[in-house]
Amino acid sequence: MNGTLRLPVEPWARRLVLTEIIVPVVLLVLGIYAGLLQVLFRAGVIQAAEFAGWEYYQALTLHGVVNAVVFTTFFAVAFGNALVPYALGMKLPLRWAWVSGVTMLAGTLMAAWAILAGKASVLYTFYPPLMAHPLFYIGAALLIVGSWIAFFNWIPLYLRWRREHPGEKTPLAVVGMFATFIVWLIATLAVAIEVVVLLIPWSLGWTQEVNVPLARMLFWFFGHPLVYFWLLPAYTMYYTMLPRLAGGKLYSDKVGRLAFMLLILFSIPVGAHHQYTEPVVSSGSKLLHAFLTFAVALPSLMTAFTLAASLEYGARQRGARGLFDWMFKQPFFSTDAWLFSYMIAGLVIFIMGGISGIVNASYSMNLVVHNTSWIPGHFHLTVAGPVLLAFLGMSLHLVSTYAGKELRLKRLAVAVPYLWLVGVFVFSWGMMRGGLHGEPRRSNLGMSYLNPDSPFYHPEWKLYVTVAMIGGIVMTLAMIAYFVVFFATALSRRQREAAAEFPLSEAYHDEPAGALMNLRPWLIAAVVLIAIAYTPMVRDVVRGTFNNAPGYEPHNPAPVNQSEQLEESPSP
Ligand code: HAS
Repeated sequence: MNGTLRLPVEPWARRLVLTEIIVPVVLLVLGIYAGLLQVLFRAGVIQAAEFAGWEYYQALTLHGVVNAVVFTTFFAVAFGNALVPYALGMKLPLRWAWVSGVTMLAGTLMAAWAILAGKASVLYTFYPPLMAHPLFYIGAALLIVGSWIAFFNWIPLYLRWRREHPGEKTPLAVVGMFATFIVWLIATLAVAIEVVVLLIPWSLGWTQEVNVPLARMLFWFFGHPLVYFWLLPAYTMYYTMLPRLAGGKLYSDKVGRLAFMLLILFSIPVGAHHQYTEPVVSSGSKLLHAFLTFAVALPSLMTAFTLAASLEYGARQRGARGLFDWMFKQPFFSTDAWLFSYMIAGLVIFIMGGISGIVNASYSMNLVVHNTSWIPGHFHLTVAGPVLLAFLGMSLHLVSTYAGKELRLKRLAVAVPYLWLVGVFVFSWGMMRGGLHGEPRRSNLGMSYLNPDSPFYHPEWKLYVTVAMIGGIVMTLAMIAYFVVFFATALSRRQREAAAEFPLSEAYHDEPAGALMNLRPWLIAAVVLIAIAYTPMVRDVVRGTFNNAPGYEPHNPAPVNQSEQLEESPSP
């Protein structure tokens, strides 16, 4: 289906999608605030005691879990609940869609309680031996199970569509969302094993110790594809909507399908690139995962060229001449195509995010940047770049169309992504430069690195933490502007019938898709590749772990003088 068609939505489908968008955006207010506290604390502007009553690790957990796990998972489900039926021209089956939504909500409330009560300060990676309250793990498991139910609910719909449309190409938007949830389903199986077999029994006291390297390996089996679970809905928007918003067509439908298939293939067997410094993983496994990490960058490089060609095609239709004119003839500040601003700002940020990812992927360079502040610099250019901006833009679009309301404060809405772009570039520059000078990714000292009492007092980092703080403040201002636009729209009076409406693009090259029409060979190849990449790694971890570890709960150490601190502070 092409074009901006308005399709009526049933009241309970409307309520579901709006709930799944509005609840996480409300939580995002907390997540963003916790982020601001981080930059102020690092720069020494506030002290640990001024952390809104939260401890350092508690606020960092809130920041990571809300922004990177809760908001993204709810968004992906809400977006799929809206887009998949729309692209297939069918109605969403409501019963299981609501079961999914309620399960996710229940899980989120449990995990949120555990974090806010200070009983789950374990960060979004929840690495043992950091131990959380059982409700944190159970809540996380429910969030995941709820998202699976949403996906399983779309499958019968799609199968019916196939029976009714024999030989037709599956809409690219559906391919994108199915790729998202296939990657998610395979990846979450490993974290389900980690949580159900290792962490829940341990946190309930049924087992006393936990195998840390095994838990970490299972986490990264999930953790890397998690980042593509974030990226894929954004790519779905880029391939299926951005070209139309830019006044053109997608350059090649086939490349879009190939990118999605390659991401199914390569997203998972790369987890060891997060564990290059893990002693029990052999260098052979690390080498294999490093090669596969370079392979997973290929679909993104293809995406860069295809989207650039699509933007160029649109601009040339509007009279762009010469080599570079097309770059400037884009509707950057158009209030009619306001969604474009969220997507293009995200893409520009991702150029730097991609380059820094390729730096991380190389073993020798990784040893320089691993566990330094370079890494948050990298991931704010990815998950807080193309992903966050695409999700924020689409959340506004869904609230406006599903609630039947006109977008309010359009000029401010268009300014948000560019303000965010400036903020995130400044922030990431500070973090990455600091990282190259040895600034740690995080630490639990109860004081800033600029505090002369700190055992890690480093005055030469002052420039970098200060620049990062300025970037963080600009990002916060962008988000305040976003919340104003979002809630002004959501709380305004309804002006028209609620409807599903997406600006889907046509493709310039729309030839038959051949082998890309059939998902099965790609799935089989993905499973084989995972087996090849992970069998030796499981063996390494099982053979190389001699002792399990007891649990540990981090707390802010009281600010004491340097020598006492060095003796007493446990290093997480
Ligand atoms: Fe990463 C660590 C490698 C992509 C997120 N990554 C992280 C962590 C996160 C994260 C959260 O190899 C930290 C995890 C933790 O808590 O420890 N990453 C990569 C590589 C890629 C990559 C090779 N990462 C992402 C994406 C993320 C993400 C996407 C979130 C969504 N990453 C690593 C490694 C580590 C890591 C190591 C471990 C580091 C360590 O030691 O701890 C690649 O997929 C990147 C490929 C991307 C490109 C860019 C394509 C550019 C495009 C824009 C085109 C622009 C256009 C606009 C068309 C090649 C598509 C034109 C403009 C006009 C105006 C016309």
